Parts: sequence; structure tokens; C-alpha cells
Amino acid sequence: MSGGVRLPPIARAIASGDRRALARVITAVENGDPSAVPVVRALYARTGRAQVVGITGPLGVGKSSLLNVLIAHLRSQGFSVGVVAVDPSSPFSGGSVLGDRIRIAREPADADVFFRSMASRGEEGGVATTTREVVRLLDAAGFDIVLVETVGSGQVDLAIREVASTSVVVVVPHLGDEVQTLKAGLFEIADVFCVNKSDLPGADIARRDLAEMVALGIRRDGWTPAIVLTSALGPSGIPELWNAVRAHEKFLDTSGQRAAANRRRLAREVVGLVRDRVGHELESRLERDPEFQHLLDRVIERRIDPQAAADRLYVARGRRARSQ
Ligand SMILES: Nc1nc2c(ncn2[C@@H]2O[C@H](COP(=O)(O)OP(=O)(O)OP(=O)(O)O)[C@@H](O)[C@H]2O)c(=O)[nH]1
Ligand SMILES: [Mg+2]
Repeated sequence: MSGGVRLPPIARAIASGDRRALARVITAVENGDPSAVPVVRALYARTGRAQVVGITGPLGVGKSSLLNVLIAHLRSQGFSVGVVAVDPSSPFSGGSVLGDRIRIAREPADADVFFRSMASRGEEGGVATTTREVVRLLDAAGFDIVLVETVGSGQVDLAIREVASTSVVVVVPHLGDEVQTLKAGLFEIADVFCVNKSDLPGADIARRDLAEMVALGIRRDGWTPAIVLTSALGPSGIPELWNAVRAHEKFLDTSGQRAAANRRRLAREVVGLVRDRVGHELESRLERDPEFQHLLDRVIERRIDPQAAADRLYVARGRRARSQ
């Protein structure tokens, strides 16, 4: 879509800073309401301006508490901040639980902070798509910085990589086995390691362990992950945390990695959308396809194996596509 396209009224409202319109469309996105689709699409041309930072890490390490003090720091510098917290427990089935879990103190009057928590309903890919769309809405709504909190496991990590230009992995002193897990999964996505709860003993040991780990691994993009110590309680280390994020953002610009990563992300998104469509189309067509049903009978009877059935269908599909 080009600049001259007229926006639907609700999209225009979002772009001009109407927070209620924003909240309403985010709810629609979360609910998979088709009315959100044209709004998100119309606003795409206005996205790409916000700086999107992911905050991830194991349960209870203090991600929400950190966000809370980070927001205050960013507000004191004049930035507007949108926050999406992808919560592992469903806020819809357990509203009171959510109240305990998310400890973001909000100034209701401050229109330059917008906070939203979302359930991660566990459906594959769903969180990633929803998160991406909500981040884009916040971006189009004009927030300078968008912070995304997710718990570091499984699909949610992928979501972070797909939406954030800088990812902060939060850990706590006494990492122990956690370091092993981190090595496997989170290391590639950690642009900044944040050792939170550094008011507790063992923070320096954690820093040293992480430094050893960082020294061992060479990242493909050439960035050396920063390590910062914070406490959300003091608070302390918050400006340092933000400086580390900024240093990574600067690296993205000077190294050309921002453009490359952006291109890769969007390529994955478009390919994923095509794959979804092809998959759905194929599924519904195969259900009605006598050849498929016949092959399936033979698979059930153990006369051919599933791979062989797939081979035949794939070849037949190619033939059909060529003859069209
Ligand atoms: N001592 C200490 N406690 C902290 C610090 N930051 C957070 N906490 C405490 O750790 C607990 C968990 O904090 P949260 O901010 O909810 O952690 P979280 O990572 O967002 O938790 P989940 O979203 O449930 O994964 C709370 O009791 C906080 O008060 C810190 O810097 N030092
Ligand atoms: Mg939290």
C-alpha cells in the first residue's frame, strides 16, 4: 500500500494517538476477530519506526519488575513506551492471577505509556503472529519504544526474534543448570544478558559464568552480547541496561545487520503466510480427492508407507500445476 491510501477511520484514530481505538483493535487481534485484519494491514505503511526490544528469560527472574523501572527511565528521557507482556497463564481464565503476576505500575493519566498483557494460548505460531500484529499497532500508534516481555521457552522465543531488534535475556544469580539451557536456546537471541536481582549474593559469579560463555561462542552476526547487572528493587543498573540496548541498536545500524535482519524477518513472514495458505488449500482439497482417499486406504492397510503416498501426491500435484 502506498502513502496515498485512505485509512479506515479506526486506523486513522490509532495513528493519531487515540488509545481507546488502539486498545479496541488489539483486543480484536487477540480474539482473532477478522475486523482487525484490514486495520492492521492499512497501518503497515506506518510501521517500522518504533524501536522494539524483547525482554525474555525464565519464570520469575524479574522481567515485569525490570520493565516497570525501565519504563520510568525511558519516560524520564521523554520517550513514549508501549508494552506487550505475553503471559504464560491466561488472563482470561484467571484474571486475579494476572493481577499478581504483572506488577507494572501504570500512571493511568500518562498517555505516553501503554501496557497490554496477552495470553499465550499455546497454539503454535499463534503467539508469534498475534505479538507481531500488536507490536505493529503500537508502532503505528507512534510509540517511540515498544517493549515485549515473554517467558523464555519454546515458541515464545521465536516470537521475540521475529519482532524485536534487540533481545534482552534476563537471568538471576546462581544460574546453575539454567546456563546449560541458555546455551542451547537463548544464547543466539541474547543481544544483552541482564543479571537481575543483583542485590542478592552471587551476581558477580553469574556475570563471570556468562562472560565465559560469551567468550566461547562466536555469533554469526559479529555482535558480542553485553552483560549488565541490575536490580529492579533499588533500582540499580537500569541506565546501564538501556545503554547496552542502545549499543546493540547502534551496532545494527553501523554493521548493516539491521537491514539484513529485517529482510530475513519479513521474508520468513511472507513465506509463512504463503505456506499457511498452501497448506490450508491442500488440506481441504485432499479431503475431497479420491486419489488421496485411495492412497490413504493403502497406507492404512500397510501396503504403502506414508512417505510413498506423499511422493505420489506430490508428483501428481506438480503434474496438475504444470498442465494448468
Ligand atoms: N531481590 C530482588 N527481587 C526481585 C528483583 N526483581 C524482581 N524481584 C522479585 O521477583 C519476583 C518476580 O518478579 P516479576 O517481575 O514478576 O518476574 P517475571 O520475570 O516478570 O515473572 P514471570 O512473568 O512470572 O515470568 C517478585 O517477587 C519480585 O519482587 C530484584 O532485582 N531483586
Ligand atoms: Mg512477568
